[in-house]
Amino acid sequence: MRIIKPGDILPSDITPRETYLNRRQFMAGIAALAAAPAFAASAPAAHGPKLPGTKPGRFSTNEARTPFESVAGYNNFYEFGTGKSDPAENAHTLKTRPWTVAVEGEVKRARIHDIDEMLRLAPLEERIYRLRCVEGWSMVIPWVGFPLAELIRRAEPTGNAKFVEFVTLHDPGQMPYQRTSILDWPYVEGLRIDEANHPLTLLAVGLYGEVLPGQNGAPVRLVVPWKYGFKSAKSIVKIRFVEKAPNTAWMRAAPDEYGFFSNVNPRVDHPRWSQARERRIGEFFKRETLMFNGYAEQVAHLYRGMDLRKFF
Ligand SMILES: Nc1nc2c(c(=O)[nH]1)N[C@H]1C(S)=C(S)[C@@H](COP(=O)(O)O)O[C@H]1N2
Ligand SMILES: [Mo]
Repeated sequence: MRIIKPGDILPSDITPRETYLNRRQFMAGIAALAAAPAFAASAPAAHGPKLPGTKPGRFSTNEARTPFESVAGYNNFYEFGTGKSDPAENAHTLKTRPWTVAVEGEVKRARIHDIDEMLRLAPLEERIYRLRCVEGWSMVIPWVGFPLAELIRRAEPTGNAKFVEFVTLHDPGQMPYQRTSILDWPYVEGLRIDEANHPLTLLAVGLYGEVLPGQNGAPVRLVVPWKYGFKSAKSIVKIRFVEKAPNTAWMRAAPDEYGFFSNVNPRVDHPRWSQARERRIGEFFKRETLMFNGYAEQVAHLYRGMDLRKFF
């Protein structure tokens, strides 16, 4: 039986988590606060090496960016624990070299990319995107990467390639919570081929101009900004082109709560909470959640004629 889902650690949890972030900022430098509660044990997230040659790309928002400390210190990566600071504390066991990404399935040019060769596949761009977690918090993150479409074009999908499946590394030696059954491992996500080819969809290798921290999905992860955060699979080792919609990790865990599309939609509530509003990390008052996370102009046409309550 599965007992932990994103929702189980949500609504009641938001205020304490906000308090924690503010408290960490407040306490920076006040190391003598011995009475600090459990959260204070986490060290500030380490910075990675700079990624040279990154050019500004399309679609960036000019909203205030969420500080690096929060982007790298507060997130979900269940392979390293279910708490928001667990990934930052535990992801140091992830080894990102050597690393390969297999591109396979319904393609004419199946191949195994070495990660360093993959970094040179296309020019690296900075894209400042909103990310909205299904739990009700959001961030603004300056990603570094290139459009997934660049990789898809080189793979030459066949006519049977209707969907793309993304598979995270499965190695309990590096990812300790894969020894538990909080999810069916490995973590699997999927996109329809047109969503995968959309110019907003990124393969990200960095953030804030630096190599991705392990906790953010190093060495390569998906970023799909108009969908809930869990669609953006981390630490990817396989990209498979398939005819049928993949059975994703969250659909397997709770099919009535997490659908295949999972587009950010303030009008379709999660069965256990409203999706109408969100808390931008670092802000006190909640914001209205925007249709497709504010990317409707770019992506609404992909869903024309679809009942978004049925295809949630
Ligand atoms: N492999 C894997 N990918 C994952 C997750 C996970 O648990 N495992 N969590 C998802 C969720 S719920 C969110 S909100 C984002 C959060 O991480 P980020 O802030 O680095 O994007 O990663 C997504 N990708
Ligand atoms: Mo999430």
